[in-house]
Amino acid sequence: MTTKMITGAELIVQSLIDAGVEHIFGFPGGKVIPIYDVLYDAEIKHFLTRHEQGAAHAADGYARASGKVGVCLATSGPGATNLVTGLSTAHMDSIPIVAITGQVNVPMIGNDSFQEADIYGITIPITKYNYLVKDVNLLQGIIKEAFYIAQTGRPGPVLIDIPGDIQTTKVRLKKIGPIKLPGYAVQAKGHPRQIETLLQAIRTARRPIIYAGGGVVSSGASAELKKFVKQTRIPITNTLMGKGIFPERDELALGMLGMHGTKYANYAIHESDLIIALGVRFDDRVVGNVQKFAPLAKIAHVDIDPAEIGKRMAVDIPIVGDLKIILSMLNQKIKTRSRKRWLDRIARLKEDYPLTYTDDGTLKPQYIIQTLSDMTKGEVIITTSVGQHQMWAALYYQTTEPRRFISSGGAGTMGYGFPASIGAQISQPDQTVVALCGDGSFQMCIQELATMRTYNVPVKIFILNNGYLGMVRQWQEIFYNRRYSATHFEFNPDFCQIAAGYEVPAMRVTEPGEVKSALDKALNSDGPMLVDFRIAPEENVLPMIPPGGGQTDFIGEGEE
Ligand SMILES: Cc1ncc(C[n+]2csc(CCOP(=O)(O)OP(=O)(O)O)c2C)c(N)n1
Repeated sequence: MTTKMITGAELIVQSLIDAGVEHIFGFPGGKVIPIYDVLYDAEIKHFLTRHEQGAAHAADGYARASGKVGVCLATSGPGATNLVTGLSTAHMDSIPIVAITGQVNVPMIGNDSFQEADIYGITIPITKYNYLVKDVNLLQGIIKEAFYIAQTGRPGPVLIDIPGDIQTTKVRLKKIGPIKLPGYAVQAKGHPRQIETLLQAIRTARRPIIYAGGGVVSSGASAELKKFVKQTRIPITNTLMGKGIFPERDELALGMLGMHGTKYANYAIHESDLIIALGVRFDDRVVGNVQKFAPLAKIAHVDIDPAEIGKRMAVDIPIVGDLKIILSMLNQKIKTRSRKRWLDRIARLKEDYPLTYTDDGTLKPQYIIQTLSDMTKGEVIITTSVGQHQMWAALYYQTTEPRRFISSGGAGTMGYGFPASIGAQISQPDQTVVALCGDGSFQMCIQELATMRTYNVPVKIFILNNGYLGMVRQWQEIFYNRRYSATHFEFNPDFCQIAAGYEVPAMRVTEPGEVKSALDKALNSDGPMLVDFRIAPEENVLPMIPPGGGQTDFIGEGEE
């Protein structure tokens, strides 16, 4: 503890160090110069992105890959508003981020001052919590509290807006005790009677199924989940956010469910008599139609956030609590079962409705991802942006561990994947990181090639280039009679030349026969690499359930 007076900016950086922060992603401007001045020789490493959106997504990718809080920093006004998409992305997927923004000086707030934006007001609905600091004496406590809120209970982004004059005012560092927040109680253990009810339901169920998602990743409960599945022999389907919580090659794994999920996962849900929903939201891309969902099943829902229980789906066995604790309790009490009949039925569903695509000699995205999955044994970190490539990755890349499939689920943010891959790679320097991008999504944060090059971040960028905003084109094909309004790129840049401009090595692949050697070369290169895969332009993501459809209302039968 020091009694020395320091500036607000020094206090900010010291508080970040005290919170264990090693890396920050940001972009400077007038109202954060005092913070940048302290960062100039601080032990925290700052990564200068080329856009604040890139900084927010990089902090998010950093958080998802590591389980730590990601930190981003931007100036007031446009700098702060450029964080909005990234904050909303993190908020929808419950990702812990602390975002620090500069603000105009306290007396100038509300004067439409130069570069003033009410980022506090703007971000209320897209953060877990946010602050506008008007008293430097509160700053240290607020920063500590922000990290606490971001990572406890259901995680989420927290924004701290700090006026310039607060950063330059002198203050004394204090000793801050444990955080106590009345009204913010995290219910971790789960109600014992409800847990007993669930155990009873599991004992009597004949066709139970686990539907598990991002909550399992957040609570670090993957090991407990694996044990639970092995012990109970209950088949498991995962959401996009839940990829990797259970090895997807396992015979009990059904892959992803929902709109673009596997047919066998969706049929299994439909036939089930007990759904054990773990850390999921019953969101509309999973449950298109709540009335038609699992008509024969009792539903148990375990989640740390009481607001999620019964939000979209009425449930029979609600349990509020931390999945790691609750699964450990279940594991202690549960008995091993063989479940032959139900597992035979699951095997049959897998046989009857396999995940397939037509191999017509053209360069198919499914083939590229399947080959990547086989070559890497599902072990590298994959980030995606949003669109068809994201869904093909979800279906064909068989992830083995949590925190290795990083994708914008709830917000569906194009442009997310590439900057997120940079954050993921910085947090996991010993891992291979692949950014799977659509040609549309890549162009939304293409400027981060400079960040990648500056810090020599060895991400492998694989562009699945179809020359279209593919997912929207697919909807236009199916629901709008092929009227491709504003989804065809009449011009696309030569991505290899763009990469060359940023001094990133690049290759183009046009034939299926070139895929293995290109992947091999990229995965084994020490530095960054970009591969422009020119895929079949009008390939569709199948299976598909139309919006609002029940779990078995597939379209495109016979096309696969
Ligand atoms: C920021 C943003 N704008 C618009 C959309 C709507 N949208 C969803 S998927 C998609 C097409 C994505 O195209 P691309 O990145 O090329 O991927 P593809 O679907 O072709 O694999 C669009 C425009 C979005 N998700 N995010």
